[in-house]
Amino acid sequence: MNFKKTLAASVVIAGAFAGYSAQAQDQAPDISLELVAPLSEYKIFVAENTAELVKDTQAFVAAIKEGNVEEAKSLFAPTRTSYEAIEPIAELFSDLDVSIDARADDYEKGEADPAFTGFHRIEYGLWEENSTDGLDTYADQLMADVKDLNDRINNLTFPPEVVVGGAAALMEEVAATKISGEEDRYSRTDLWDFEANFHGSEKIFDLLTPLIAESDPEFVETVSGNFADVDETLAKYEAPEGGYVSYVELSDSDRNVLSAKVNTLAEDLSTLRGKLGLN
Ligand SMILES: [Cu+2]
Repeated sequence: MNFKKTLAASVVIAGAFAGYSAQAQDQAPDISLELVAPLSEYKIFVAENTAELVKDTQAFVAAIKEGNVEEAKSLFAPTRTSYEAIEPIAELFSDLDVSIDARADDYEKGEADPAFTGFHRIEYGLWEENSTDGLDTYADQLMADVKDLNDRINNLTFPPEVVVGGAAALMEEVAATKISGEEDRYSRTDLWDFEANFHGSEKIFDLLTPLIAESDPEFVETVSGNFADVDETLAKYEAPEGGYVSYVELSDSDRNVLSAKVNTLAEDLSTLRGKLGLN
């Protein structure tokens, strides 16, 4: 570990503490104090992911600018995973979430709408038009947005109820809408996103586990088991070359099985806020 890295980590921790103390007044003192360490650690997880996102987006954008459609296609899904991993807290940067990750249906004119930007606009060009023509401006915008996101993390406050609630809400979103394949509809790389969403929510659960392990060991065991169950289901769709098979390869019954498991997780996690006294 070099000095710069150590310094960065302590700044991150200081930031998390600052955010926490503003929150602390209306919470039971014991649980608030116990939340400081896991939230600081979560903030480091987020910072690592946004740094990775910047790095991966640079390569993705470079491929687009070179007009290398195949290379850009191959980088699309892996570049997105670090963004999808922090999606539980996307409401803390909702303006960037719109420009980075919105879908065509969020716009009046769909794909043709000039306001439609970000990963999915680029995905549309690469897969539906099989071309990088006209994607340069979207690529530049995406690069600027992910850098902006990365720059904001240090000063971002992480309210515990948002972090905990976000993990549950994301699982609900996967079960309710993402399972239909709406997110990566042109590339069919949905399973990469799912994996990153689960992994990002599980990170939050794991960091908070020590706070409830004593009072509710059964709950911890059940939820850990349900995460493992989802992991196992997803593992069936791993591709030999890395990543996941196309989402079209899943049958309706495969999707139903996955959806039911994710729903169970969402229900589990929806009780976590209450268990931590954050309601
Ligand atoms: Cu997303």
